[in-house]
Amino acid sequence: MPQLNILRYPDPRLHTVAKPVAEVDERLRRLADDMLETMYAADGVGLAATQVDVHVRLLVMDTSAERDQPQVLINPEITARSAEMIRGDEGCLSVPTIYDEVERHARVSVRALGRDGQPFEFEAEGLAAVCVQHEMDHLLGKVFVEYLSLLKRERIKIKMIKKTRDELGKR
Ligand code: K2U
Ligand code: ZN
Repeated sequence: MPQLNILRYPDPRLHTVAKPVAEVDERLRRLADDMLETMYAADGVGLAATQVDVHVRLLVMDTSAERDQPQVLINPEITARSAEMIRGDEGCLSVPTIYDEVERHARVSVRALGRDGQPFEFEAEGLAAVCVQHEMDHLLGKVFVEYLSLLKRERIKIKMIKKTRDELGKR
């Protein structure tokens, strides 16, 4: 299975709002599998279809310590959010080397279709809760740096443009 190219901030395609999945078919399952391979190869714990320039409501994640519990969420919805919030450092595969503090709901209830097309629900807390919220932001065209100050966001934008230019120069 091929590893997919991950869009790099500030690529405008990262701000596309994903459309609901109409049918869970073989093509979508292949995309989910390729996203999981791409996520594991990049040491990520989550990846949204938006990040691989496919604008459908699909995300994958694996927050297990053993990296052996892949989850596929199709048309995911957050059905409940805790009042309690947590602040923690986040990173993003589309914004490499940048980590900064973001506030998220400590627990969320999630409903989605699985890789088999069947509906399922679960409660997430800790890293899983943060990851789900981070990935679902991606499906709405939102990158975590948008929670930071304008000054920080501009500095990150300049740094990412330079990093991408340097990498292209080395090819
Ligand atoms: O969406 C992505 O770019 C994947 C993120 C998801 C994520 C961000 C913040 C907190 C949890 C998950 C990557 O996994 S960033 C790399 C990473 C790995 C472990 C913990 C935090 C960040
Ligand atoms: Zn991200």
